[in-house]
Amino acid sequence: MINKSDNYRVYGLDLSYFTGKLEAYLRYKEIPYERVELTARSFRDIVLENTGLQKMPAVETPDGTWLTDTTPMIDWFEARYPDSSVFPEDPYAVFFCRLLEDYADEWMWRPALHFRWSFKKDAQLMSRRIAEEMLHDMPGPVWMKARMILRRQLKEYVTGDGITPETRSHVEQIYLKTLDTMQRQLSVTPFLLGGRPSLADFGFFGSMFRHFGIDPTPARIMRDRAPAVYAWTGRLWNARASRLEGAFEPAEGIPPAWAAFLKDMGAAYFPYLNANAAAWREGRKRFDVEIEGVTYRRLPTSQYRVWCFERLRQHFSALPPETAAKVRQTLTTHRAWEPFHAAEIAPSRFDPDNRLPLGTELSGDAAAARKSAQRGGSLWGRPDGGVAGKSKPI
Ligand SMILES: N[C@@H](CCC(=O)N[C@@H](CS)C(=O)NCC(=O)O)C(=O)O
Repeated sequence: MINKSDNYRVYGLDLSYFTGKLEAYLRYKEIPYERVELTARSFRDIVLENTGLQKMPAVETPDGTWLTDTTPMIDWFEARYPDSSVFPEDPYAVFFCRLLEDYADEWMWRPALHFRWSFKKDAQLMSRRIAEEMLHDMPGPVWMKARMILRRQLKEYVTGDGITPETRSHVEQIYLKTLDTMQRQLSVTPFLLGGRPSLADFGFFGSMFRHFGIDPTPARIMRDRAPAVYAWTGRLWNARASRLEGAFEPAEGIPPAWAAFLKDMGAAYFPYLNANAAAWREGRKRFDVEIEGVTYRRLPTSQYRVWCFERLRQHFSALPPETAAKVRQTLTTHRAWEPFHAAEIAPSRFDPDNRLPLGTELSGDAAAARKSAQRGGSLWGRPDGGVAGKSKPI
């Protein structure tokens, strides 16, 4: 039951991928919140300090508890506000919603960052916005702060995330193919799983609304190539559970159009996750991987994504045997089963005490963790998580 006096505080930014995902979810569920715009300083002094991670969004609950990471956060909110669940009843469909959420969160990230920072017009606009909004409390002229932002984002998320002349077209294709698949589904149903928003919608919303839908270059592509996706971004932002009468469709199973997502997971996303997990196991900070004939070089090893993979497999293991057999059959049909289950993965140690989404207040050596986060250590893992084998357990 929603208590209207519950007021959550969402620390994030109007142009942030994951802040957009969470806001759309809270708006749909009609869970009252206010957005607190972050500055570079509050990101470090408030968010990192209270959650142990320098990631947005972070949520402060009405009783002062801190939450981090939108994936476990949505589970946390669903447990407290079960009406109009974003999970269908069919456990088979729930599993695929979880797969799609993860794929959308993590596999759309590289193209979203590429389109924002590799194109001059987009990069100028967004670096200026960040300089004016997030860095407004920092001294110095806006143009200088914008230049600093642009340099940092290019280094971290473009050149530092494997985007080169060789991989560029492959990265762009990820966006284009996703638009085509979503366009097919959203031309026939208002949301990805029929008449109500599911977890899969919120997963894709982050990139589609707060990046591809507003950055000039990908937004133009979206309007021209996938108008149903463009319309869906507005529809989902405006969706309120109390006003919606639609149902999940099909009542059991998943829409045929989702096959294209599953094929892409088998051909591209799971091979990437396996290579990342292998690099983690071997304690390498960077790794190369060939995906669909294209070689990505020196990708940063992400502790967080090992954790995501671990969790997806845990969800699979928790399915009732009949459902698990059906899921396995579907993944096999789309050549996604082997890459999903075959390789052994070393424990991620990202959330060893199963605390998430509860944040961990920094104590003791907070200053060191903070410094390491500022050096970019928080981007692909825990600020103090290091690389497998070389780090102290957390
Ligand atoms: N898995 C996290 C990801 C959060 C995340 O990466 N947020 C981005 C902004 S959209 C961020 O905080 N990036 C930090 C940075 O670029 O320094 C979630 O679902 O909340």
